[in-house]
Amino acid sequence: MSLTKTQLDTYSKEGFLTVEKLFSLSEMDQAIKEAHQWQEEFLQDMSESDKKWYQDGTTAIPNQVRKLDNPVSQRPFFRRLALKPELISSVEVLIGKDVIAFFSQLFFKPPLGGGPKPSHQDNFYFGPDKDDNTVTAWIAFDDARVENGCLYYGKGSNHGGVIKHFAPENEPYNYQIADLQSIEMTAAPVEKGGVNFHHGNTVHRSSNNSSPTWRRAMAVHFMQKEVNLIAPIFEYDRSHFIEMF
Ligand SMILES: O=C(O)CCC(=O)C(=O)O
Repeated sequence: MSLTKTQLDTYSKEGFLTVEKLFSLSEMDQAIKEAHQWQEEFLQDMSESDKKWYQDGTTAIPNQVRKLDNPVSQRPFFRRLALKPELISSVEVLIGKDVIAFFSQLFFKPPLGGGPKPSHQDNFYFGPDKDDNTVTAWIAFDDARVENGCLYYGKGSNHGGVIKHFAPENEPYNYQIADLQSIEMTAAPVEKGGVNFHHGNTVHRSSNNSSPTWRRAMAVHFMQKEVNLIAPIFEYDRSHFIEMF
């Protein structure tokens, strides 16, 4: 399966595209198990004070992190998920052939707590030399709905440049757009096993999880191999770059 011309046109016009059922429900059940197992191993030998630093402060669940970085480069199961041919062929339609997964993130959004992620553009963080040749594939491990904190996108914001971001003093890693002005945000619910693709310049955010159900997901950030990250906000370590060709 690859993308149709209509899907490509939607992505180009709106800056995002939802593709349902790219992964099976059993793949997603396994992904959930692997995510929690990795979290347990990650925290295992950590001091209590370090654990506190990672703890998601919006939930009462002890030892629950908000996110874990680079699952694709560090865990074989997540690498296999990211290498799924149907995913890679879709990514290649969107940004060109020969792609690299250069960063990835596992997001846990626990029930009745998982906090919001403010509006931002991924390309602000990545600083690529070619804005159109990065894309994020956001893989829904659970059904993601408005109530449990699905993504919202600024339709067409992929056509503007990268907007000014700021980070609050107590959250120096949490860059966000100060002034959304006229950008109207549209919810992009997606079922378990579906994928939301978004352009690197597309403004997006997620809300808190006000429901009794989890919202877990993995974002895989791809770039076409000719792209250089010339002005990243944080360092993207090349040892985590995984060539998908
Ligand atoms: O899952 C979230 O809440 C945020 C995801 C995000 O910002 C991204 O995938 O780029």
